Amino acid sequence: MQLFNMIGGEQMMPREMRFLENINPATGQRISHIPRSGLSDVDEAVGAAQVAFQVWSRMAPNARADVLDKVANRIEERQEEFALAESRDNGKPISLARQVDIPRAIANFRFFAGAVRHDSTGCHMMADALNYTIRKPLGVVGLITPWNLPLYLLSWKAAPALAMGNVVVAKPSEMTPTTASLLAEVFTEVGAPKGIFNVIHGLGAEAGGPLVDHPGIKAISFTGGTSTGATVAQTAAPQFKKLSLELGGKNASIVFDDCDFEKTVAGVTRAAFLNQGQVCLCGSRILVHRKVYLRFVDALVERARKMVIGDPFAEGTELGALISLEHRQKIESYIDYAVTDGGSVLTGGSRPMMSEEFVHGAWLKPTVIADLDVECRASTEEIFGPVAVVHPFDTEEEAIEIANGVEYGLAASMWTSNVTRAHRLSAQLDTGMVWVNTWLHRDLRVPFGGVKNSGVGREGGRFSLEFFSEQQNICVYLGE
Ligand code: TXE
Repeated sequence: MQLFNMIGGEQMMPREMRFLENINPATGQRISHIPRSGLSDVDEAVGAAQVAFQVWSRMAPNARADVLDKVANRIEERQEEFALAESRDNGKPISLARQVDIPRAIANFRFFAGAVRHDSTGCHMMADALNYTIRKPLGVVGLITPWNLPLYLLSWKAAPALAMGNVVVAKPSEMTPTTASLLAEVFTEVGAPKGIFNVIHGLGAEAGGPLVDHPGIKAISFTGGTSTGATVAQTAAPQFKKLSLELGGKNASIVFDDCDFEKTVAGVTRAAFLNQGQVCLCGSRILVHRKVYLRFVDALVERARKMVIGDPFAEGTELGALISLEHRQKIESYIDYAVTDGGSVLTGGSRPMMSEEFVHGAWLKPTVIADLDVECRASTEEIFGPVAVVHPFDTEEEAIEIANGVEYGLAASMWTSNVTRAHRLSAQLDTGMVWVNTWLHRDLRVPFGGVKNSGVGREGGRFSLEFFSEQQNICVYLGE
C-alpha cells in the first residue's frame, strides 16, 4: 500500500520522491510506504491552504459546522476501516480502537460543530460607548500529533481549528500515518472545500520542523514528547506564533486506605496499562497508604498478571504491542535502571512468548516494580509503557510531596471515600487535572492540559475555540 500527502484536495507524492516504511509493530511487517516529505511539500501545502482559507473563513459558522457533522457521519460509516487501520499502525487492541479512539474522533467533530453553532462573544457597555468583541480565525494552522492516539488527537485539534474558520496542515506521526490519510479522504468524500484539511507525512525534523518554522503558519498545536515540545517552542516563539503544547506526564494514582478497594484496584490498573501504558495521562506512579499497601499491591499484581496480551485483532485482547522495537528498548532500559536502583520486579519485566505470527513484534508484559526510592529514574521520568512503580506513604502530606516531586504536572487520580480530603488535597496537586475515584473520565468542555514540563495552554471546549481564534474588540463611540 502507498500513502500520499493530501494537498489542496489532491493526493500527492512527495516532491523529492523519498519514502518511509510504515511497520505493523505487532508483527514487524511492512504495512505501507509513506511520503518522506520536506520543506517544498510543506510549502505547497501551506500555499494550498492559504487559497482555501479565503473560502472557508468566509463561510457562516453554521455552514462550517454542517461540514464537520458530515465528516463525523462519514467516519462513523467507515468506523471499522478506521479501527483496523489504527490497530494495525499502532499495535493497540482493535477493541480499544473501536470503543475509544474512533468513537472519540467522531465525537470531537460533532462536539465542535455544536460548540461553534452555540458560540457567542462579549459586549461591554460604557455610558458613551459600546464595546463588542469578535473572534477571527488565525489562518493556516499546523497540527503535529503523536502515535499513541493518532486520530483521537488529530481530530481533537482539527475540529476546533476548522470550526473557527482556520484551515489545517496536519503532520501526523510517521509511526501511525494511516488514519490521517483516511480522514483526508473523508473530507473529499463529504464535499468539503478543497484544501481546508491538508496532510503532510514524514519525519519530525524534516516535515514537522519546516511546518513549525513556516511563516505562513499562524499557530501550532502540538502533542508529543517534552523535549520535542521545547524544540517546537524554540522555533515558533521568535515568530510570535500561538502555541499549544500538550507534553508528557508522570502521573500519580494516590490510593488511600478508605478507598473502595475492588473498584480502586480495577481503576488504578486501567490507569497504569491502558493502551500499553502509552497515554500521557497514564497513572504510572502508584502511591498507596501503608495500611493497605501490601494487600493493594498483591491485588494489582494479580490483575496485571491476568491481563490478556496478544493478537490485537482478537476480541478479548487487553494489551497489544508497543509502538516499536526501539520504544520497547527504551522501556526495557528503564526496567534495568529500576533493578540497578534496588527495585523488585513483582510481575512482568520481560517479553511474553508469542506465536509465530507475532514473534517479531514489540511485546512486553505489564510490569509492576516496588521497593524503589521515590526519586529514582523509573519513578520520576516518563517511561510511556506498561510499567508502573508502587510506593507506600504514611500521611497525606507525604503523598502530596511524592506526587508533586516530579518535573511533570499533567494529571493525577485520587482514590478515597473521604470527600473532604479529596477536595482539600486535589487543590494541592501541581497538575492540570485531577480525577477522584475515576480516571480518564472526560467531558469535552473542560480545560485539558498540564503545568510544569507537561505543557503550555489548555485545549477543550471554549479553550480550543479561543486558542484557534484571535479576539478583536471594537469600541463604538455613541456620542455625548
Ligand atoms: O514523540 P515526538 P515520539 C513521549 C513519550 C515518548 C516520547 C517520544 O515519552 O517516549 O515522547 O515519542 C513530531 N519538529 N510522548 O518520539 O518525537 C513527530 O514526527 C516538529 C508523549 O514519538 O515528540 C510526531 O508527529 N515536529 C506523548 C510528533 O512530533 C516534530 C505522545 C510527536 O513526536 C519534531 C507521544 C520537530 N523537531 C510521545 N520532532 C503525549 N504527551 O501524549 C518530532 N516531531
